[in-house]
Amino acid sequence: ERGFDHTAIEPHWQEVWDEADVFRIEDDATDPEYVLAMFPYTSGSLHMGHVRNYTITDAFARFERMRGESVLHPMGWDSFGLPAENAAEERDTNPRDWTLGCIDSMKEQLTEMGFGYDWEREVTTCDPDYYRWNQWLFKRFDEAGLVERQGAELNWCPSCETVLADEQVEGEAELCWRCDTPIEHREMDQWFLTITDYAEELLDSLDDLDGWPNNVREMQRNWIGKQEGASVAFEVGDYGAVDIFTTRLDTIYGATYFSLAPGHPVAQEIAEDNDEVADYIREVEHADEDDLEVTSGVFTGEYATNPATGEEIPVYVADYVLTDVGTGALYAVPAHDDRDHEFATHHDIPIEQVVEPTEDAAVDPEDIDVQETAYTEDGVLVNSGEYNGLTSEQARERFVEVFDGEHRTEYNLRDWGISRQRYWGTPIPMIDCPDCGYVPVPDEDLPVELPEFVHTTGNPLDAAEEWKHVDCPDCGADAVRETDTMDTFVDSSWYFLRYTSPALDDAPFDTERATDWMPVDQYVGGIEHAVMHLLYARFFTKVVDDLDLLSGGVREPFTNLTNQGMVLGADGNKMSKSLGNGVSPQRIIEEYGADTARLFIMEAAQPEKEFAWSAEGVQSAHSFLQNVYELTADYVAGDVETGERDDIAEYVAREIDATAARATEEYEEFRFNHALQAVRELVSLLRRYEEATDPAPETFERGLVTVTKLLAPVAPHVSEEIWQELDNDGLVAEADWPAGEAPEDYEVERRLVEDTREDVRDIVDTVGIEDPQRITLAVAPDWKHRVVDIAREADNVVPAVMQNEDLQRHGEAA
Ligand code: ANZ
Ligand code: ZN
Repeated sequence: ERGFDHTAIEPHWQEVWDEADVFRIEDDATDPEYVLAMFPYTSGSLHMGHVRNYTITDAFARFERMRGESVLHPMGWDSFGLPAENAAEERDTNPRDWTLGCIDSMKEQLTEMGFGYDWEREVTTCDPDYYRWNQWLFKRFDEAGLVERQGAELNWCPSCETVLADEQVEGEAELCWRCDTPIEHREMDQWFLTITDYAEELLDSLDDLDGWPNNVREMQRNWIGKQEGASVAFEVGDYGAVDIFTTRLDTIYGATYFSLAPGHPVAQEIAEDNDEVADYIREVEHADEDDLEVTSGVFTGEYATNPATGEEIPVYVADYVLTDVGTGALYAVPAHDDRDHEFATHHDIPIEQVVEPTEDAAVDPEDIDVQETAYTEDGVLVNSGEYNGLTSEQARERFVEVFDGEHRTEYNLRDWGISRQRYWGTPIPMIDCPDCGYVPVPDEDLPVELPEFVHTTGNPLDAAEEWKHVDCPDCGADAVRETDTMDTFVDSSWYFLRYTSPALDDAPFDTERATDWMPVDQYVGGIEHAVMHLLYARFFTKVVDDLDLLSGGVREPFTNLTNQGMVLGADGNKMSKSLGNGVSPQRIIEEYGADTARLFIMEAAQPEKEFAWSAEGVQSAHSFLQNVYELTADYVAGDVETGERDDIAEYVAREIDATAARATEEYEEFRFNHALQAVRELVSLLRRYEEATDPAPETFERGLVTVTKLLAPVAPHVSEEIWQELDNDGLVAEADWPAGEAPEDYEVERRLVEDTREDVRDIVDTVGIEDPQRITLAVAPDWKHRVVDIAREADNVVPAVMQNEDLQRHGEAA
């Protein structure tokens, strides 16, 4: 019994690839195929989701390499963030040592999976050689006017006197993770990148990203949330004109109250003489936003004048009106807005209908009762004075003029708050001087390196006295460093650029090379990054291009995007520790080998689809690989009798080419499971070929070689082993992809087969003979080469045909 031992061959070939620099890409390569997986967070070990993600990119990279492309397939580490700090805390170590340890073991696992990366391009975000460029870029953003300090709400523990990350706030009661004190919400100044400056372009260019899944584009559209509306002024008590923002100016006649956000300047002003309002504002400031009902709000005693009706409507301060959305003020139309309806019902405010369905709408106007529920669709105006009968759309246009308003576009997208009050991140390169205010750290003083980690209740950087106190770079006064670090999403917003020139020490990346190598051709990762990471990466790409760090033309980082589906446990649930249904990649590698794991994962489903782990699936992948190996080993050992059978060889030869052609197409389309199905079919044909007759050696061997090449991207180790068995030169990883052109007449042949099948059926019906092969031969001897096709198409009985001793005799007789 011939077989292969994965524990021996896998490490062997990994070493050979490494020594032969198979996966290295030279700096002078032009326009390589850039294949990228989202880099892993350094948690300590790979899970099945990683394995699937990286198998997909590795297989595709190997495929492209065999097709003669230069391939850039790098790997790195998303290695800053709170989990490292927590782990360091638990294990009494420091975040750096813990993280570096994680990197070591994860790198080993990646290598054991046979993933081929250009490790010379490894990028580690917690390395000062990397994060100094975060700081450098931050400064360039600042110079370009893309950095702002704005107030933002933070979690504050009054007992530890520190800001807490959301993850450090526990339970509904919102207790500090360390001391169990209820936390407070405090408004503090933070660093922001003004991504909103790019809202319009980020939205518009989504239309052109046709290599992206529609759902991701839609999620980004919603996140950016463009709203076209208008602003109109209302006189509020003695406080003067207050602008509102509305997308439904058509409903202005139905406004029955007016509402200010708690943070609106006029609300604050009212609060100065109104204790009830002041109490309310204080209360909502300390409450968690999610806990507040839509109905939360307080009447101010003031009235606003509706410019449409001249009516006085009561002014409320309500938490559902957000301070930093629109103008922070709105007129409310309970008849046509759900939130307003709920609020009005609760506070006993009148509800007045001003829009009803058009005649051709699906709803009958008679069926609408706005006292019960808001009618939120567009329609035709009623109760709107001289404007009754206008459509909502017409009214919106008209009213902007009539009520002296302005067209106004709003976005849901907020500026990106990047300040984190934690240690394990990129120090924000700013110095707070009592005289000059915030002064950037001069470029020549970058990187601002993290000081030694200390265990404290708060932000370790606040406790780093020596590190913290510096002279102001401008005036020399005693000053303090900014102790906030950057959101780790900054790290991942440009790492794909750094891979193009990872060791460069005078710029974040080489302009010319990055411009040539970007964008990433294939980007693969989880759907959980559909919005933030992908949006920030798009933002950074546009900014660095505008800063001339790219030399033009690259406005989007990722041409094609694939979100791999989930790997479920055998029970169909998401693999998780708590469910105990996880399968450790390590165990599978040990038991069956990386090739088996890779093959199983790739055969199980298309990349985007989820699939459940299955022991039988793993077993099947494993025996298939053994099977291919044995077939080769038998052949090489001379156990396969070879002879000459032109007729069948011709058929087999055509199948080989057709399989290569089909597999190539499927690989290109990321339909790896279909490609592998084709390979499996070819292997069974070869097996039958060998069992049924003495195969022609050239054809048989070409079949084996083709199978090996087609399998090599997915099951690279055993493919090298077979390649070597077959006495080929070099490595299959570097071999040429099979030309795989389907014979020119292949499609025609396929159609002929179809027709022939029909003919054969007719004959069978007429003559009453049961054996279609014989009939074909008897009826149409010149179709001899198509016999096998016909049999296969008709009844899938190729082996039967081949074993049929009569076949030859009939053939000769004919
Ligand atoms: C009057 C009105 C009448 C509105 C109506 C809607 C329906 P969407 O819902 O996405 O279209 N709005 C304005 N500023 C706000 C703020 N600071 N906080 C919360 N809500 C605010 O969002 C636009 C609508 O959100 C605006 O149009 C406004 O209510 C509300 F039948 O104005 B509308
Ligand atoms: Zn100063």
